[in-house]
Amino acid sequence: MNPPLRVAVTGAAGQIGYSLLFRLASGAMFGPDQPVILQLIEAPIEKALKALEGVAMELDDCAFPLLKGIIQTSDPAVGFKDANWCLLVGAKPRGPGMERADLLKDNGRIFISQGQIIDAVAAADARVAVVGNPANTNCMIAASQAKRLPADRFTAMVRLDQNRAQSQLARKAGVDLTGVQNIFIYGNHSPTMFPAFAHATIGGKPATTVIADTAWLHGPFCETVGKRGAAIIAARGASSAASAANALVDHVRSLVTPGVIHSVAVKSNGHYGFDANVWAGMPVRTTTPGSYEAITSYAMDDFAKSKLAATNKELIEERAFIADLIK
Ligand code: NAX
Repeated sequence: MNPPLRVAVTGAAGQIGYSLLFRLASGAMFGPDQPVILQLIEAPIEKALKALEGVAMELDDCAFPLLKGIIQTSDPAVGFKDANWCLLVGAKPRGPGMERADLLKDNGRIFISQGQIIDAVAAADARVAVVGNPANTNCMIAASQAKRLPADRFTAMVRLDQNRAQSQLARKAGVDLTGVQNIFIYGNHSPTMFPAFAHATIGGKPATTVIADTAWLHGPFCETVGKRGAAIIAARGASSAASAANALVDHVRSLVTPGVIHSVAVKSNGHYGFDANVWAGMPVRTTTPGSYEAITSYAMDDFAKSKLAATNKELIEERAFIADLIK
């Protein structure tokens, strides 16, 4: 058995947390030979901390052989201490009448503080995965505070969007899901993100050959994937939770599995025309566990270029809203 990995999770008593922690402790994220210690961080709110106690009790009651310890805390300096992975799920939700700029600023303050503390106390090999929205910009903010950890340790999740796109293509083509490959998400985790269908394959053939309905690919496909979160809220009365937790399991599992190519929001470095200092979804290839290289060779047609420009514009606007915070 390997020594246990320390995995810090913020928002651990939230709805994504409730779907995530049991899979994490069962080995779905790091594999059946990798023990974990869960370092669960909640907001300093009595109700949230009480709920966290209940979650920890249920984790105990599962008797997971790989779960070697549970820390419950509202102090990020305790929760992130020596963490190998920091899963930043907790964020302030958008309240009624709240402007997007206010949401960005409120969350910006949380992610500035978390970025500083992670940089100060997490393990030397720490990796950070951001789920809390606006995920790309929160990730950029946390990374901006790091002096010790390099920027490529900070990733944001667009895997839920990739999974959604894969599922929609399979359904339209009438094939098994596993027949759909190479569908990657570019840009922001928001309705502006772009699922690049032109590079996808279905049963080994170009998706655009198998699905000849170009109008569907340009219109309803992109819209369905982009607005799926809102459709789920409308249907369920609550935002995606189990599928988001599942996507985070996939995100990290793919990042620790060399050779896998998958969509991750990473520091753009100017690839695909994204501004150099935004975190944008794009395909990456995992090189060694926890490390990756961006795949920058996909050609983009005019339709794709216009989509990339729109999502890049939104990322730049989000950064402008919080620019005064990260000076
Ligand atoms: P919940 O509101 O159920 O849970 C959030 C939890 O975070 C709460 O328990 C809250 O007390 C806690 N929290 C708030 N501030 C905190 C802080 N500073 N430190 C530690 N804990 C803190 O939300 P949930 O449905 O679990 O969603 C969590 C986040 O994921 C939201 O920001 C949501 O928008 C985002 N999502 C991101 C997705 C993605 O693909 N990137 C998809 C799903 C989801 O919408």
